[in-house]
Amino acid sequence: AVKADEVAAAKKYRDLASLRRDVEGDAVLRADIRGFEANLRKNIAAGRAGVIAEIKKASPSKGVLRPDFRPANIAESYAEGGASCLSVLTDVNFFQGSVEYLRQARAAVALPVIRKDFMVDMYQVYEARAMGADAILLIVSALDHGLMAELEACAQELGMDVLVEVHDGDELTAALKLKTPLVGINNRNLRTFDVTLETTLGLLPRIPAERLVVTESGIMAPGDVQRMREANVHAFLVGEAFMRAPHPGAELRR
Ligand code: IGP
Repeated sequence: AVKADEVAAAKKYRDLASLRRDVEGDAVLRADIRGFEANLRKNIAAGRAGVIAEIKKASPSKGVLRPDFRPANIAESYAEGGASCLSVLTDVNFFQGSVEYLRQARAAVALPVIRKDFMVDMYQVYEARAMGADAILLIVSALDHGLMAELEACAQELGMDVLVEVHDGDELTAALKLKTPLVGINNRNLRTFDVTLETTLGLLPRIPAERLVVTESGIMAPGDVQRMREANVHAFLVGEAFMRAPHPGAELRR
């Protein structure tokens, strides 16, 4: 019996190793990358806000945001509304997301897409590209620095852009050691769920001009966008306010 167990374990290990190789192969072979940072910068250079419009069915703090959830339709609405990029939640446990939602949304439009998930392993970076993602999110509070730098290097080798997310000054210091110019400031405290735009305004003076600041979470009304743009922040990641609207993309024109 022991022998049989060992054989089964060895087979499982071999299968996982070959799965990993398959996904890495799929990632490397995909030649359809869309410029995530480039699209943000293009809209901003044209004097518009660079909006990363998020597709998320539910959130841990608010529950289901949109019962009638059709990612392809939402993506089309965002594209028509003038979004620069899409963000699609693929996390199943907390956000009721799915890899399929990313595939469906990306297939429906020409916009670049970021895989919104908790990335903790190289495998997920390859998997992101294999499913079509053009960018990944790295959350500083969830990663030690060595791993974070490895995940960044892997993503960039695959041609993807990297959005590094911070919430306080120590995290910002770590983020600025990475190569990526895309620095996301999450206005939501992930422990208390408190949201304040002051988080972005407070960290802003410490960010060198060549980095592109993305203000994330709690952008609920046109006045919030205006306030940020007056502070020279022109890139936005918006989820809830769009997801609760009957026509998500129409909100971009408000
Ligand atoms: C969007 P909001 O408040 O507009 O729905 O927030 C986005 O910032 C939020 O979904 C988010 C997130 C994350 C989700 C920011 N960082 C990390 C999951 C994981």
